[in-house]
Amino acid sequence: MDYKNLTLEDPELMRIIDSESKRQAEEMEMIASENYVSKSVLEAMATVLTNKYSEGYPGKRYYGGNQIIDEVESLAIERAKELFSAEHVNVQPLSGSPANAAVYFAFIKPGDKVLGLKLDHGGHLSHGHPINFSGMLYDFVQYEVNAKTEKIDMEEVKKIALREKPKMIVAGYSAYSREIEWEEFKKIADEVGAYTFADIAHTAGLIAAGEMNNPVPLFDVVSTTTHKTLRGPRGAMIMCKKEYAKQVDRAVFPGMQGGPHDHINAAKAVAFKEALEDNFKDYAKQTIKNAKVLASELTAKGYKIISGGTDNHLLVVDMTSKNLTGKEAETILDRIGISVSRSTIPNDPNPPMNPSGVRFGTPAITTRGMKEDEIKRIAAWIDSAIANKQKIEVLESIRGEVKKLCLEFPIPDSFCHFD
Ligand code: DSN
Repeated sequence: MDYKNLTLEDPELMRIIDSESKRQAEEMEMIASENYVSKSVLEAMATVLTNKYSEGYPGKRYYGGNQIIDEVESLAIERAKELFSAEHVNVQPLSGSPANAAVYFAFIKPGDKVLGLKLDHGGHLSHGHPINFSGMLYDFVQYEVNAKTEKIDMEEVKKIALREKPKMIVAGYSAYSREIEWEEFKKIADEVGAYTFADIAHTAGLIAAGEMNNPVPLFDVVSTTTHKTLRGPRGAMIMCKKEYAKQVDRAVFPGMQGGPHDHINAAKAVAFKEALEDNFKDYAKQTIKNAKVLASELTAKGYKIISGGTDNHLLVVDMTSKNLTGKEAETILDRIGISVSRSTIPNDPNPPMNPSGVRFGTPAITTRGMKEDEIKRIAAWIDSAIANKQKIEVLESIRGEVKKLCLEFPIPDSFCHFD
């Protein structure tokens, strides 16, 4: 895209966007929830579809002139169904938290009991944190990872479920690096008569590619964002069994939202098409391989990885193993041009704004084409930056190396305005 109109009409904004484009080109993105969309996804977002209002669903709209919008939304739905073997899909949720709100709204009532993983153990805010709508409206009981293994302990989940008899059990997390035992969750939920809800926002791309187990055919309802490992536009969707289609659709509209963002739904359709292609499987496989190599390289350098490793695209590192907080480590890595996000660790003694861990992710650097050799260099730079955190010249020199590698592995097919 040449952005020639924006450049002419709003040079002030164009300059800011250019700076971000340059930053993304020259720096390394290791935030586990971020990725780079293809040019086709970006182009679909920048279309006249943004001009339309289309409350309702294909064939049942509350505004005229929606015959073509129906085609867009139906295409996105059909591709998502194929990708995840889903019986029913609603592609309208605007993002992850609104999607989760719609799921609760569809299945349970305020005050009902729900089981969700605690935030500092890897869960998401919308899985019952007291300062989030979920924790305020519903009676969440929070399970934790096992203190020793730092993995989900299914015996413990079962014990809590039998004791608490929740109406719904939530699995699928934001900062958890292990495969999830979906079948076990389903068995427990069936035993206590609870709905099963999976939030696969982080791993959706890995699941779609067949590299991780898919809860969609098993669970009652599954939500996901579309912009993380799935590499689509910012947004979300809900997948569910046919029998729940009506209540899920009603919860999204008119329950939670007004008009869908049709230009974003078009971009979702493009991303789903891309994820159905064979090379997306290679991408997902390499993303996991890269995360595993990063975990073993950092372990060899004395870093403590939560749960001892990873099965997916992310790892949480306990930075107290290097006498740092997560925020301090995030700031040091920012100085060498590597973006990461601070993260709580299980039973974190520190507060969420300055927690003990850092979460690393490989989805974005894998999109750039980086593989094991590059990951080994990155791990060495991370370690050297941490060890030399006071030495500005060392940090500057590593920053130069990071930039050089990024330019050797440009963001493919990207919107990169800066050349
Ligand atoms: N912000 C997302 C993440 O980083 O995991 C979750 O909402």
